[in-house]
Amino acid sequence: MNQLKALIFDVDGTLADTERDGHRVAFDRAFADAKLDWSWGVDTYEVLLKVTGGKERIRYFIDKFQPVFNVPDDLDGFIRALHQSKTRHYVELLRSGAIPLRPGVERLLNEARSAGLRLGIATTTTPENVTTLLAATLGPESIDWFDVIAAGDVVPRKKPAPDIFLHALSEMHLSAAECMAFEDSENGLLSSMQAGLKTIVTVNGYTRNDKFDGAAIVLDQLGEPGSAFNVIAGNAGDASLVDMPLIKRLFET
Ligand code: XBP
Ligand code: MG
Repeated sequence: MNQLKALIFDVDGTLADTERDGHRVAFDRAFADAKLDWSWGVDTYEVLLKVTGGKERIRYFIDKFQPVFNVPDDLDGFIRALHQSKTRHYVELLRSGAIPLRPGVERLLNEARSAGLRLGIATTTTPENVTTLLAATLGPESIDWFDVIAAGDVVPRKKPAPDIFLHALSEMHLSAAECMAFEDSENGLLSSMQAGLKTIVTVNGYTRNDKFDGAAIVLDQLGEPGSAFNVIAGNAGDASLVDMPLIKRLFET
């Protein structure tokens, strides 16, 4: 039986509920700055979220929802500039404290560190978004808690491809059999499972209807003392929050 050595976390929707009140708002502010009469409402964004990656999501929106848009000759450059503006707005939102961590995240990170487990991140989002979120919610020193922050365009293919998790594993010099992953979405779970990782899923408002076949367990949150999680799929035994004993039990199952 392999020994559990590390936990690898997704960011958006897992460490924090960033999409509806963070990324979506930042996209809209970038569109306004660019004098584009585009606006991604909460429901529209749920459809667009099926495409991982902000730049990819803008391109998909233009292809599917903007048939009359006068596409610039340098569409890649146009999308890159729009996305850079979006990232500036998103980082500003994070720094304003608008996006807290999800329940149980800070507790679990500290428990894992106390238990001597290593930590990694494997996310589709832009690296600056990760370090800003960590600094704004846990303090700048928390960035060093993670052996690797694998993010964004560091890999050629985005989730559901396994690339970003495989990259994190290789950077940590670990095999998937020595780690547990944490995800929130179907695309994320497909990515971590294709990388060979057992995965704990915590759903959110945008992913509650996703399919999570093969997950070690599916919960509505990690849970806190006095605020138990709800099990959506899988067996938590008598646990009421995700802690080391539950993670080890799921890892060995
Ligand atoms: C979710 C994503 C990201 C964000 C937007 O990432 O698909 O693209 O929605 O971030 P995760 P960017 O893997 O953490 O769930 O605009 O920086 O791409
Ligand atoms: Mg996610």
